[in-house]
Amino acid sequence: MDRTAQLVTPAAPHSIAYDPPGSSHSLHTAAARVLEANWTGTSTVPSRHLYPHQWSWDSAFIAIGLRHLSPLRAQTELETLLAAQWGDGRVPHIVFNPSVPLDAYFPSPDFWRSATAGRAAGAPRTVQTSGIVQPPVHALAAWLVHRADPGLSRARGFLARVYPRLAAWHRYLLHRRDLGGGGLASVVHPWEQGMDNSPAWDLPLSRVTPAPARSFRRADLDHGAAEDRPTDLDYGRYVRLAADYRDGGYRDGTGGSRGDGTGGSRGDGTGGSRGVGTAGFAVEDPAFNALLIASEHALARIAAELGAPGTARHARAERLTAALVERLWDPASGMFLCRDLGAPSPDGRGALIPERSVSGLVPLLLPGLPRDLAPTLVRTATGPHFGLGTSTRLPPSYDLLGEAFDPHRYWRGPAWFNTAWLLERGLRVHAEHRRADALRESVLELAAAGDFAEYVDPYTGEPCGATGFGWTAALALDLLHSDTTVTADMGLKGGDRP
Ligand code: 9WN
Repeated sequence: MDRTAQLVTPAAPHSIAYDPPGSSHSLHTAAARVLEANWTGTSTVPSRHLYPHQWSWDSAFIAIGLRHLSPLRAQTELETLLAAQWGDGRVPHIVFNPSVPLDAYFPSPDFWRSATAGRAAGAPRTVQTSGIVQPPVHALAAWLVHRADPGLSRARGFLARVYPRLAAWHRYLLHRRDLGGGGLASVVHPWEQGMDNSPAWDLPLSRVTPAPARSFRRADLDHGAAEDRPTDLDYGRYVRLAADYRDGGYRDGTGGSRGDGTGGSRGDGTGGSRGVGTAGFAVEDPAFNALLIASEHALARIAAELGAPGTARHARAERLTAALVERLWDPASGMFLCRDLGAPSPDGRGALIPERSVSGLVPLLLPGLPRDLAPTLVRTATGPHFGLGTSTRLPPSYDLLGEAFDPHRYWRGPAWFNTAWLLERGLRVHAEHRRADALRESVLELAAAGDFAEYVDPYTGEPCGATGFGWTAALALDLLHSDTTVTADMGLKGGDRP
């Protein structure tokens, strides 16, 4: 059976029909249309105009929604991305579509030069990619996609094919990116963490000399309003960091622990920065690492499905959770913060960045948090800094009370649907169903009302950025179809229902 035929067939177990104004289509149908319009034949673009290639964490989120329409397409989405994996295990943040003109997006393939500059790191020869990464949502997505249609997945050998690639991806992050030596993965560019323009990066970015504005041409301003996008100065810094990484052959710092989540050279789990220059950018981020941990749990479930014991992976995920708490939990803020490895510090561990970003709430997703952390995170999310369920419609990307807060500027305040989805899932993992239900309702309502906007004003829900945005459609679809009656832990804990 051609499963893509299911694409626009409403199959919602709930009777909610969020009708966009002026349209009689249900949310299901409208979201399916967006995913259809953004489908290239082998993957889905985040946005036809602003982001006309395949993005890594977008594809993972999109696959999670797409599984409700076409499990086959959801599998293909992930397999297309993983086919562009580098020999060293990294999954690039962009896979370029060769039929899209070079000037449609900056930085374009001739900036990254993956096939030449990335040769030593094993960049693929047949496809052009960027050389940085994005958050590892992929194993989680693969597991959820498998569960949508285990029969099809087994018949196609889906998990058996993606498992070695996902394992190599995690190995890369745990071995090559443990720049702090404490077991966590670091990001070396704000684009890697995915919340590009977060005020959390202002301090580490201030040490980076910007590339001159005349040395590059931004394409994002052709489609987005300048006052909502990052400034030219910040763009100059993004370009400098990416160019330096490229010119160094995309080599990673000399870090590299045992890669088992137990920490590195000091052997005491406390770590100490290695290979981090003060002019570079190296940050341990809570959302990036929480997603790695959730994906490690998912990889354990995948291993078990393939007949190998997943116990060691679950145990590693628990050790990583302990490292996350040890290195990034800030009791005074009641949430996780980012660690700036390049900040001067007597113990060489860098310093926590005193900015509250939604990233620091994302670890709520983890089943194995120490006992009182989850209630504390919920209190912080619902308190004055994020206003969840009180002053905001969706959780803002940044502290409502922070000096840099701006409800419209990229990742400096607006609310994105992927972080709302992650928090909705996290609330359910910790049995906060009433709050999860309310958040789910807001996501469904605002996604439909704003024509699947890229992001919204957190207070008013006013749509901003691109419309017809891939993960907004996909994740609204996922919440529309997701089971709200049981503890929806996504099957991440060992021994749970398959
Ligand atoms: C750079 C594609 C991507 C998302 C990121 C979002 C934005 C790119 C940009 O768009 O980043 O990767 O040009 O601003 O910040 O999270 O993956 O949707």
